[in-house]
Amino acid sequence: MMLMETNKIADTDREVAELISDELERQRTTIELIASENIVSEAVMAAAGTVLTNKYAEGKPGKRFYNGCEVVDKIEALAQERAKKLFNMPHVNVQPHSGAQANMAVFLYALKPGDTILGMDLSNGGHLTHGSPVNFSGLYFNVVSYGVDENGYIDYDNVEKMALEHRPKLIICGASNYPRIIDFKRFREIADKVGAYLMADIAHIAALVATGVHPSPAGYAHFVTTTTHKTLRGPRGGMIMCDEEHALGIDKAVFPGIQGGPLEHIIAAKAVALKEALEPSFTDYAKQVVKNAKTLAQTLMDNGIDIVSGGTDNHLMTIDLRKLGLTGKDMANMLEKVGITANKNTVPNDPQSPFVTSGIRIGTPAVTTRGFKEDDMVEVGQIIAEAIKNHDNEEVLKSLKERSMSLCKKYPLYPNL
Ligand code: DSN
Repeated sequence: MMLMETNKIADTDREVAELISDELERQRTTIELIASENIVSEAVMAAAGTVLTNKYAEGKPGKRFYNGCEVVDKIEALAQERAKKLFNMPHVNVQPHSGAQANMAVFLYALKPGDTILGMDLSNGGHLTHGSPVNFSGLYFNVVSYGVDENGYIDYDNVEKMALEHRPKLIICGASNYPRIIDFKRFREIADKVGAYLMADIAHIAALVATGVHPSPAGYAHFVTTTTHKTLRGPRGGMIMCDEEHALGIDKAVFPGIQGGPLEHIIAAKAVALKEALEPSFTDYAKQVVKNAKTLAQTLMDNGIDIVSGGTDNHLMTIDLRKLGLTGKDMANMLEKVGITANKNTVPNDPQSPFVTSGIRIGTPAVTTRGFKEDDMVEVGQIIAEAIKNHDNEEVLKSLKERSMSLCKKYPLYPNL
């Protein structure tokens, strides 16, 4: 399919077609450990590349500002119904172009500029849109941030203390780099004590929540936001879920509040991914993601590599390089040489800047989709540990790359393309 599509692109634009082929080859020959990436099915990919891209559909199903929306109405309604069922939430807006847009729409609905928000600090595992000073969330709101304790866990008593002291209008839970279970019930109790809204950003753990592998924020959070492309394994995009009480306000915040026409081709791809996520095999996938992450964390620790919080309950973990005097930047670049893609990331209380960092975040959603099981994760963990210890020995790195390539060959990526 892809080759055919690429040929069609090549008829018009050989340069771009060749670059897309190069990217397919890069993905095929790399062990993808970026915790926020995944590998979509051919069906999801195909849905994203359809005639739906031609259609303007400002508004929502049955209430559009353009004519000719009778087909996209049905597609968007299908996506909504599937998301509601999967996450057990009464209302879903599937239009946000990304997780950041989903969060921005909640802010627009729930807050006024200058209101106080309490979110997780970016360098402790939070997200840019949870109050970073360089993001709209930090520029337009008064931000108070919580972090993790010396063991790498959220200190809920401290969150409560901060909430009582600062009386935020919105409390944000959910993270981009937190390896432990999030206690949504406790967060809601804290929010209720100060009359705050609670927003759960489940972008990273969406598949684990959908399949019961991680507790759900449904019934606790006023607003649940997510991306659709991380563990959920859909196209790049976002969604917002809430109770009926907030449905109209959230929909208005998405359009006309912050977005124009929805991307109906991406919404179709979301619908396909949501159908896949409702299959029993997706629960097996989510369970395997966590089993693989636990095996990887244990292998690294057995090989003398520190992991923030001493392990993981979900799909990701952060290697702490402080003890070894190495930086995340250097080690992420070095891992690329051995055929492993990961990203540098701060560790809690990192002495290095966010551009350098003392950590590497790694996760198992993509390799699990590819077919990796626990035995393979032991091999991946050993490759990473040996690579870190021998980072300046080109001969060793070369032989480690061969071991990575054997794993890539064992699990061919998109063999039919
Ligand atoms: N950039 C995403 C991540 O890698 O976690 C968060 O938006």
